[in-house]
Amino acid sequence: MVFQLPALPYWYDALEPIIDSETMHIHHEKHHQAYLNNLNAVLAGTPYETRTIEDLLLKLDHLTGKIYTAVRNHWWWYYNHNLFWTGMTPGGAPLSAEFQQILVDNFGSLEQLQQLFSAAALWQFGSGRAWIVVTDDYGLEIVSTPNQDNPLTDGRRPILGLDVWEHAYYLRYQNRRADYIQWWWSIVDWREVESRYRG
Ligand code: MN3
Repeated sequence: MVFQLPALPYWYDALEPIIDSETMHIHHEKHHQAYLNNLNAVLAGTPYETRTIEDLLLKLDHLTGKIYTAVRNHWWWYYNHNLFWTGMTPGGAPLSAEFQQILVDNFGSLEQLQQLFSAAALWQFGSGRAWIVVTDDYGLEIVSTPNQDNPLTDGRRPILGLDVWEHAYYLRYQNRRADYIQWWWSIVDWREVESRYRG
């Protein structure tokens, strides 16, 4: 195995009742693991097996066929989920005064930020994600991406991402994506988001 499934930084039931334990088990142990297995299976026995993923991504233009598809799709899927898990913490973690000011400077107010982000997550057609991203000039923007895509491919660095694939919420919220998004704000780990921003 080239890449391993990282352990969650909290118990599977720790985000209850916002995200239920069964959803977390299936999402982490089945969905996340499956894409990782697919990536590893394609890389096994090839010269790429011993490369770091950063190296593979830098060489993405030179990869072809199955290797290109595996890295392009499965790696982002894997990477996006790592960001997602570590962007949440039981009960949430509060904003520092400094980072709150940075968010207000960029979005006008915290309410405005949440409205923009929630709308991006809600109106992302089908599967995908909403993000807060850092632009080249250290500004902050809200974007959404379809399927497994990640804003890094457009040069924008994600610091918070919300998974709105149905597997992320369907057991508890069924078709009520808006409710899932609204509740999810209460488990965001703003300390982690700030550290990514400053990263
Ligand atoms: Mn997912």
